[in-house]
Amino acid sequence: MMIKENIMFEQTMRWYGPKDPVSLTDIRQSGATGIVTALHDFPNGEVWPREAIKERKAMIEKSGLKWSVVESVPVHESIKTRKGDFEKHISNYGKTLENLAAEGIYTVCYNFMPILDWTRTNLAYGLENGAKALRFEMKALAAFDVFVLKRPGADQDYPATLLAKAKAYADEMSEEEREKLINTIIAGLPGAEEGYTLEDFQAALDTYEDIDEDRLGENLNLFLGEVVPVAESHGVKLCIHPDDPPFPIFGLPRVVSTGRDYDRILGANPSKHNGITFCTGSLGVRADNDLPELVKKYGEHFHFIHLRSTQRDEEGNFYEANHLEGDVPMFEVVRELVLLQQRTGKQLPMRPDHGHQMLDDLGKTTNPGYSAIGRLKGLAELRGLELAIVKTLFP
Ligand code: DNO
Repeated sequence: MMIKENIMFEQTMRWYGPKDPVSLTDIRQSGATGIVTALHDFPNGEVWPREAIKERKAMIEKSGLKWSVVESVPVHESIKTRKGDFEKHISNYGKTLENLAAEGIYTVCYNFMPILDWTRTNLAYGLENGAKALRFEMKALAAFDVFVLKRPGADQDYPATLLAKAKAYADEMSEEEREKLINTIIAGLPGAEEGYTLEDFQAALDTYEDIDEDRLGENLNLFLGEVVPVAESHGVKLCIHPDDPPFPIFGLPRVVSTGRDYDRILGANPSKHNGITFCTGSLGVRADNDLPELVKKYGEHFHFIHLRSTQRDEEGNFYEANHLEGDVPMFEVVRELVLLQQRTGKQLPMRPDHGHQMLDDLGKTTNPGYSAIGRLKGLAELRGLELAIVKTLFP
């Protein structure tokens, strides 16, 4: 195969808008050329006006960068449950896609996780070298679920040994630690836009009482049945982000965690515009997800790539490892992605996902997972890896 010189990742960074402590000028110095962002000020479900999109795009371009991907246009809860005013929200979603396309922004990431976007239990897990990472601990999750939230029937969802550990953990928690755990889990991580109190959260869980995996999968397909044609007619590439973590929590169903899920999603609405955000950190938490195989099988549907690694243990806990370490076979994954881009002739936007809080970041208030230096380190390692693979495969 002849190497197509210019086909390597489009390097991007996530930016949370003008309030992000990491500025566009900072991002420019990382070497990334693309920006991944959203109009975070608009409440979930509202149409993003064309004017507001245009303004944000101009701000990004003024810094010498390009608005490459929208992450995310959030899917309103009513669409996931197909209850209440879901029809209005689906129509709003289509209008936002139309407005984005009219301003020349075509790649749109979203997720279909019930109620909570990504979930962690510790945002400052101390690594041996002094840096801090994000962590998900089963014991803490169960302690919150069974002993703080007191969700009816929650104790049925955990093995007895874990419940005992969770009980001890809950008993030992100070009031301050309890508050911190609540905030970490339900107050809304960056990008989620929505936060809950304990009462609101339980009420939201109740709306899923009659929704199992099949029903949620069906609701996703029905939603796509309506928005994919809109995306098609405006040239928008929708790309769904996997569940994080990729297994059920709080008794909620999960429908975007495995290859089987991709078959269901892609099979129901086959279209180039019904695509995937391939997130190695989310999918990699499951040992049964063979990441290089997923690239081989579903790569043609990828529109956007998130690269990061996680390190799991037998209990289901995981923390975010260095980008080239942990359970994600990053070399093999990137090699498959290099081959994919060569094969399809399609350059994929990629962002280093999350990063450790390290060096000067440690003294700053940053969006968890999105400090400057940790991500910069991730991007630097990933771009080196990609270049070495390209030069080796296509000398
Ligand atoms: C976390 C992110 C997620 C992601 C959404 C996509 O860092 O990867 O919040 O943006 O799930 O809709």
